Amino acid sequence: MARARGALIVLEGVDKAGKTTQCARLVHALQQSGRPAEMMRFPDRSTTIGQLISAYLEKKSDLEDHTVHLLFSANRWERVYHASNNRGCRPLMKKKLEEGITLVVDRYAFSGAAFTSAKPGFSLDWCMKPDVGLPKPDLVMFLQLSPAEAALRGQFGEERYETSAFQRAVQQQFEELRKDSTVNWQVIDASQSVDDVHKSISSHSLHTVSAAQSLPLGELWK
Ligand code: 2DT
Repeated sequence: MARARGALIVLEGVDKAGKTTQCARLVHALQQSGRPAEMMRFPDRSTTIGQLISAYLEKKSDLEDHTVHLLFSANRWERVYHASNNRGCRPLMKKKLEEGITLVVDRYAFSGAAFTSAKPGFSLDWCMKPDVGLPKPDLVMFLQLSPAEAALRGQFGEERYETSAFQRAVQQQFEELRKDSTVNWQVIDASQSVDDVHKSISSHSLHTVSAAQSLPLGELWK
């Protein structure tokens, strides 16, 4: 009998909502309960494309806005399948899911669409196109935090996009994306304690991991 597949679980949210901490805690909790799980994050700065993105985010280089948007998307596609001829590289998302590993992903195509469409002159529709057909997450949890609460958690960092005006525009684009009922969105109140946020995320995830076993992996926005 084929092995049950893993679930694809994504955490999204604005800066300071606690995504990275919560991804790590969720992976740990799943592993402790005997469910194979691994964490991934986008952008994945370890690849050649990821290094171009990283230099852009660190303001060490400038890239044209459409171009960088497509690089962010390419950085997801390059993690979906093995490139042919690419000997000895790490098993990628599709293979891991088929092997029964649940992937917990820190940002995905939703950040891609929300951040670029927050720039003047970009429609959400155009921004979503390059990611159509990516593996569809079984669950997308949006860590909700108001700009005022985010500000209480300290200063923004030095990277590109880390200003409160831009983050507010991004938040609005995420609200638009969440209207799409083809995606299993769950909004999590990120103003709760780290433990309470973790409990809520774990309970949604456990349910999803069981349900995904008997469902085929979908294609995003298709
Ligand atoms: P972190 O590495 O701190 O998460 O910041 N971004 C991310 C985009 O503009 N497009 C994308 O497709 C993705 C995945 C969000 C990464 C920054 O890059 C932005 C914040």
